[in-house]
Amino acid sequence: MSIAAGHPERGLAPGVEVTTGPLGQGFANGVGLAISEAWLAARYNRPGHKIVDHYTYAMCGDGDLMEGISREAASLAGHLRLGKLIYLYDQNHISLAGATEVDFTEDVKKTFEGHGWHTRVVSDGNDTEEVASAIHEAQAESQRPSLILVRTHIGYGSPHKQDNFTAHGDPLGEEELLATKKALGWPSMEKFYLPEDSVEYFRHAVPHGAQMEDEWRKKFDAYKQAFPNEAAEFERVVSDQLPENWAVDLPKWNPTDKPIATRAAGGEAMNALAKHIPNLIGGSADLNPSTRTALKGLGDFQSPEVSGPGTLGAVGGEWSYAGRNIAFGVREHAMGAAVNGMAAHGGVLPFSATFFMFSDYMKPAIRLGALSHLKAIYIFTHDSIGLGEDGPTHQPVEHLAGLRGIPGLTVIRPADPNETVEAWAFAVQNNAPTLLVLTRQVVAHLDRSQSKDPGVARGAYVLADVDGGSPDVILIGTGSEVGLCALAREKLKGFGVKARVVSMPSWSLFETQDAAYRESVLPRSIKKRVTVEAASPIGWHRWAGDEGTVIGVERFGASAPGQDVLAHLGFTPEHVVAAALRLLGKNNEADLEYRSEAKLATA
Ligand SMILES: Cc1ncc(C[n+]2csc(CCOP(=O)(O)OP(=O)(O)O)c2C)c(N)n1
Repeated sequence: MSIAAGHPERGLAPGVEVTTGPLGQGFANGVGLAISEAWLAARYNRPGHKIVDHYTYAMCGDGDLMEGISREAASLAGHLRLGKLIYLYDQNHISLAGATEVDFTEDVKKTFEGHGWHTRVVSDGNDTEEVASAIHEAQAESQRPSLILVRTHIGYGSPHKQDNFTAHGDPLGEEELLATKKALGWPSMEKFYLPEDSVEYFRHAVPHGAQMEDEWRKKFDAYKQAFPNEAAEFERVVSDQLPENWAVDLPKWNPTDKPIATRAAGGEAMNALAKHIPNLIGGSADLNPSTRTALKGLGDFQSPEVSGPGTLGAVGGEWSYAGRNIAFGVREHAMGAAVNGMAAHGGVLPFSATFFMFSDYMKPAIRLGALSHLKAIYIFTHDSIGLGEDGPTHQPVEHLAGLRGIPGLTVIRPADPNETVEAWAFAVQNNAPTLLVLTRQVVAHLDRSQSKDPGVARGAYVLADVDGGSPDVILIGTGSEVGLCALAREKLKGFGVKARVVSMPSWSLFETQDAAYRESVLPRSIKKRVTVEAASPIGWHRWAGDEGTVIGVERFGASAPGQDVLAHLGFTPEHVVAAALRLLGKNNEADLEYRSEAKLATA
């Protein structure tokens, strides 16, 4: 196993700032890095004290620019006028399987100009002075991101492989390597030989870097003297610490409170957190009214040169790079990767938001966020068939199963508003990505007065138990289906059946609990279990066990009011009760219960 893998990973070897691999992700990560820089600079710099001030450089190839994600990201960066973003495009006209004449003949310069970028062509990538001059020109451009189109030759110097796609992935081979070295007039035929003047040139970076760091520290000391409060906050955010009072305003609801959707609870939770966590910033893909993820009054992250406060759709507050709401636009792919870039930069705690179905458009970024251990929060609302009228195109089915399979990603589907607050509290403390799955429809506030367990942070807990002895059956639910399990438990009492209800907002968190806790929630001896989740049953058999029943969704949804769709696909207390009764051999009662359900569904 090698830490210097073909596609290097963040955190394994020094100097790797983001993990890419799927082409185009890195391009969009760069936009996130530049967003973080712009935001931190706007929040913390003071006249005469520029403590945040860096360019973001990236290199990209034809493959990156063919991918749609890079165009979303380029369009976003152009709109945001991220002038300190500088990309060098390795334009060698060759990709993995051929020349770009077969599949990529657009005028990249013009398309990027259309995206609002400054461009410059360097006709010979070996002309280092020309490249340097292009970079200086890009640095001087403060209003537009820059794309420097650098003409290069893949396999440069190789007599038989230069400008050929075989140079992309195949090793040159001993013979061709020697021929290349000869053709280039290389000073030695020794393997891994580096010319001394090149080594010397690159080593300059070491003292130069040390000197720059030294200068920055002096700058920061002066800043700290002049602005102690800002400096303290800056030190806290870059070291990824929460302020002591971060949780004081988190809302809490009582079982008798008016039911609300978990998306609404999420909006309240994040606004309460944002009051005290100054670097919680992010936005949605043109869905603020639906995802409820606006940070009210906390400003719009925008260039002051573009439009202004009062623009339709502005969240409100200041309109500048210090704004904490980012309008990602309908660009889910780029949003996911930009949020990862923001997290990789550090200093900010970023979030994204869209409908759960569109996690499909963000999946590669979410996977890379998990692979890179990035502290990002991906919020998804409209989490099941329960969203109703939009119908099957918008109703997630298999998404939970797929996302739960991503190692290192914590997926939380809270059951009610209080669980949603706990999920948010977990997310801001988690040093890895967290994915929140929230309802569009209102859900009741669960009565947790009987529960002695700590809730969401442990992944699953006993919400309501039997009055004495051990349960006949365990009903396990997530999200909006936990309320259903609670209703079923009450009805089962009428059949003399003792049921425990387990709320299981996060499989992965539950899996990391100690064996004794897991046993206390799901005792191995209780094999009659019904799991209820309005999503694909994939994976649930693990929790249901050999003698359990899994109630899930094995088809695309349907368009109707949410409660009707849920009832139509079997998400009624009667259906859960019937499933439990069958497990206990009470088939006649189950049949009766089914009939009452049929009546209900057709009523
Ligand atoms: C999303 C994605 N699709 C496919 C690949 C496989 N792949 C790796 S490199 C490459 C071509 C890249 O071409 P280019 O950027 O021009 O690189 P060059 O050939 O110049 O090195 C492909 C298709 C990938 N890494 N990511």
